[in-house]
Amino acid sequence: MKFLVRFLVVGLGLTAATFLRAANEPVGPPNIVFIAIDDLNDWVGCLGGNPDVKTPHMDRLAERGLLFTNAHCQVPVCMGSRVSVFSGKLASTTGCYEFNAEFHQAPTLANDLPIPLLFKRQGYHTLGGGKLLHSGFQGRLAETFDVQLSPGRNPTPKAMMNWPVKVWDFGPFPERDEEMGDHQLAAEAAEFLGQAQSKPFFLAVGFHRPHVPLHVPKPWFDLYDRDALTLPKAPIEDMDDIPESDITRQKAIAPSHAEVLKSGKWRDLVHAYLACISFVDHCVGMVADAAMEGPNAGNTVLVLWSDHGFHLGEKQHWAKRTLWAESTRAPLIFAGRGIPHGARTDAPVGLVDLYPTLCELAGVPVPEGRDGVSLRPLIDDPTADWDRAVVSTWLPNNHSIVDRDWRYIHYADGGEELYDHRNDADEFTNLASDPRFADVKKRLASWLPKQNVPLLKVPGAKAKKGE
Ligand SMILES: [Ca+2]
Ligand SMILES: [Ca+2]
Repeated sequence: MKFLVRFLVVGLGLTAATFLRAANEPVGPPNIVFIAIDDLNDWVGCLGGNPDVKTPHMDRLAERGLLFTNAHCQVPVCMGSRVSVFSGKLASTTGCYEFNAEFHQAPTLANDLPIPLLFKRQGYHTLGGGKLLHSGFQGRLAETFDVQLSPGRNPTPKAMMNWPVKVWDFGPFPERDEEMGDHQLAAEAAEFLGQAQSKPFFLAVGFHRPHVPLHVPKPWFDLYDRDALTLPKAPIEDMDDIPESDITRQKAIAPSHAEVLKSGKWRDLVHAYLACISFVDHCVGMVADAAMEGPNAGNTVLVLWSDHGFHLGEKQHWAKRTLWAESTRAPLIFAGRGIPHGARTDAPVGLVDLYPTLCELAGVPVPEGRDGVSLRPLIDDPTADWDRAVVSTWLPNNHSIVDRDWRYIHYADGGEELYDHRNDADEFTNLASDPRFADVKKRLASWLPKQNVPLLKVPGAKAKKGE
């Protein structure tokens, strides 16, 4: 009898909750709009990473939704990060650490489906274009998208404008936004979103800017006063307490900060990166407005993320491939159906969490074996307890662990760094050898991956020179 009463109470409670939800929200699976950005660090107005940057569209999206202010990539380089996002697994589980193996090439992912293909198998109409997986959806993944949108490639000038290596060139080019692949892709996505859709859809777009080369039309450069820009903090003595184990200096591909200083173009590169961010912000606005204000708005979840961050001189470094904040911190915003408005959380989360989160929001069963966890508890209550830490990995056995207050880095050879974000957001002071923080290190080290799959070696997959 006791059981029966309990059953009835729980059952009635559920019915009431379901009824209340049904009265306020559409039923059935939500549409997903999935926006990836390439190499955008925390220089977004709402993230506060740069005092000059102008990103009105991303800021507005954050006001309409939930901003994760402590989100991190799992791999600080394009291909590795994207494999992790699209599989919901860590590099230490798959062996896809950098440009060594694409999703379809990895035997460790032979039984996995990238998120949009998983959704397609659940009845979603899938559309994708631009830079998503680094080398596209090849081999057994070729069926991922029902509709292939534009590749979104941006044009490059015939002759270099300002830098001797093509991939690192920058300057105002081409003349009009409409000539930019990113803009064309945004227009295509906005056109689809402007029409009422009868079948649930998963629309994925990947913008290429602000990835180098830093070319966008002149009006985006003109948004900024070059001579008044604030340059990143890059004191040379910051490197004095970095252990020799730091692998960044052993595997630099981008120009060194010394080279940039010697060229006299530090300020111009910062200016060009800001111009590219404002341009991509405009492309995000085209898609986000169509998704949030168009005929499918009431039943659409939008997620925006960047594959990793970007150094512009901090720690004497350029581009990515480090385990510091400039490389791992990434924008992450959710908006739309069931997402709170104007909310933010500093709970530490990873891009690897997108996979299970989107599954849960869409009622798609989460396939076993994901390393990420669903962010649904934080979507339901951004102040919810969240006793987790985030792992980022740069080449085998080098990991960074971030929680609400700290970053701990553990290199393969045992070298360590520890930063207290409560009073050192720039990660200037390495506290790893301070005995007062031994317990902090121990606690964070407990999050280090137990399994470290060796680097997969697949012929033909490697970084382009200079990238
Ligand atoms: Ca990237
Ligand atoms: Ca330092």
